[in-house]
Formats: sequence, structure tokens, C-alpha cells
Amino acid sequence: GLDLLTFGEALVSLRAAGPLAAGGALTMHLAGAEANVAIGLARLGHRTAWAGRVSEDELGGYVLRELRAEGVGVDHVTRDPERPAGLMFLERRTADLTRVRYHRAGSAGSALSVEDLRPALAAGAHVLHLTGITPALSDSAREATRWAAETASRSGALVCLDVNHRARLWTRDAARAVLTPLAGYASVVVASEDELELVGEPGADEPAVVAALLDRGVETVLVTLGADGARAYTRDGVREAAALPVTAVDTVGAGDAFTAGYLSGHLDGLDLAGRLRRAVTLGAFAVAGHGDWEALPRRDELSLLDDLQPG
Ligand code: KDG
Repeated sequence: GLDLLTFGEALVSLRAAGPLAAGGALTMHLAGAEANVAIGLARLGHRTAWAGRVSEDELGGYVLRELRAEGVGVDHVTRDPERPAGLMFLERRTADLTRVRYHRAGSAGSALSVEDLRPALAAGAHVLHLTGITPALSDSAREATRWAAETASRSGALVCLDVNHRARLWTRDAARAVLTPLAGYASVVVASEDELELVGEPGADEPAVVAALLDRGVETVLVTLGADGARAYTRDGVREAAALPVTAVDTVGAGDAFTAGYLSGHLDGLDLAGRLRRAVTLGAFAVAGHGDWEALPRRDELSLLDDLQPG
């Protein structure tokens, strides 16, 4: 069987080197948090598949070509002849500020339904990865996400929910109402510090949200801290991992890389310290290179950053 199945919306990302309002050349890339995670794992040699709906046109063809080229299985992808590809424009507004503009309402990916995911879930995988982006896309995508999480957790798969709040898609209250129940199906929950409150009671602090998640059967809560690394909570307590001291040139995709590294460590049978080490290593590769996933390491490159010294 597969090591990891993930699903969601893959986007065609059009990147401008400067402000979008100034025009100029755009470059075309595959984006989408779940596709980024799938590629991160496939580069490390794990058997990985991505499921979702893609447009029937050239842009959908491009998405499939990129996933295949990276070794991600696309056997259970649905082609949609009616709806367009979801697009994302990314502008480098300043050296430190990247802004995103979506053209994804009514897209092929947003029409995801339970029926689209049934064959992929029937084929099974050790790990099911999902994000809090997919349930924000449409009612049918929300139901598909809940169904997939429930089905995979019943079958004994490790379910990983990566919160990934997208403020341009829904409000924090709408996200919390959907993501808090969804977290109950997960063994691993990944959230940044400010996202954690979206899988708990409104206004609850980190210890309270973590305690409630662990009570509900979540085994590991990973709180990502950007340049400060991450904290991992389990029933045995909390463990911290520092980020690797790389020069950050592009932070988009760092969270996805972190999650891919953690899950790769899990699939390799590493202990918590080893899983965290792999997670911060992939995060470092992602921020040190341009693009969501282009800079992610192959297995023989994993130790490339080991000798970096802070400062
Ligand atoms: O994590 C990176 C993603 O945000 C990007 O690839 C696009 O999935 C995406 C989204 O919906 O924002």
C-alpha cells in the first residue's frame, strides 16, 4: 500500500518578481499545501499519492504533469470538464512581504466531493494528510474532508490535520466551527501559534487547547514557531526543536515542508526527537530556497545543512 495519501486543491501559481500592479513577467508553478507535502515525501522516497479534482484543460494537465514528475501518484485524480483551474497570483511586494491573491472560487478543485475521494480511501495508506484549507473551499469539499478523516481514522491510518488557516477564504470563527470537530479524527495536529485557537475553544491559550486535544485522543500536537522552531506536545510532556540557522529567502511552503518532514520521520520509525529534527530540516530547506517545494531535499541531501552554525 501507499505510505501517504493527501488530497485538496492544487493551484497554478503565477509569481511576479515585484508588485503585481506594476506588471511584468509571471512564472508558472504548482502550488497547494497538500501537493507540497506530497512532493516533500516523494522526494524522500516515500510512496505518496495526491487526490482531488483538476480542470480538463492545459492547466489541469500541467498540475498532473508536475505531480507525476515529482513521483506523486495521481491515479485517483478526477478531471473536471466544466470548471476552471484554481489560480493564485503571488507578488513579492517587498523583500520581506509576499502577498497572495486567489482566483479559485468555483474552481474544479473546490468542487471536491466524497465520491472523488472514495477510490483513493478504499486503496488505503498508512498516513492520511489533510489541511484546514480544503473544508473552506465549498460545502461538498467540507463534507469530503470530514468523511475522509473519519474513514481513515476508523481504518487505523494515522490522520494528520495541518490547520493552515487561510484568512482570505473564511473567518476565524467559521474555521474554528469546522476545524475543532475535525481535529477529533486526527492523531497529529499541526498549527502555528496563532492558528492553535482554531482547534479549541475561542480565546483558549496554548496549554488549554493542547490539553483538550490530547484528551480527545490526539497523540501529538505540533506548534510551529517559524524561525524559533517548534514545540511538540504528547501525553509525556513537551519537547522543543530549534530551527536550523539558514538565510530565509522565501517562507511560503515552510509549514508544509515541516509537516512533510515530521511525517517522513514517522514513516521511517524515528522517535519524536528524530521526527522533529527531520521536520525542522525540511522547513529549513523550504525557506532557504525559492518556491513552495522546489528546494526540498532528496534523501541523499538530508544532511546537507547539518554543519551550519548559528550566526
Ligand atoms: O502553504 C503554501 C500554500 O499556501 C500555497 O501553496 C497555496 O495551498 C495554498 C493555499 O490555499 O493558500
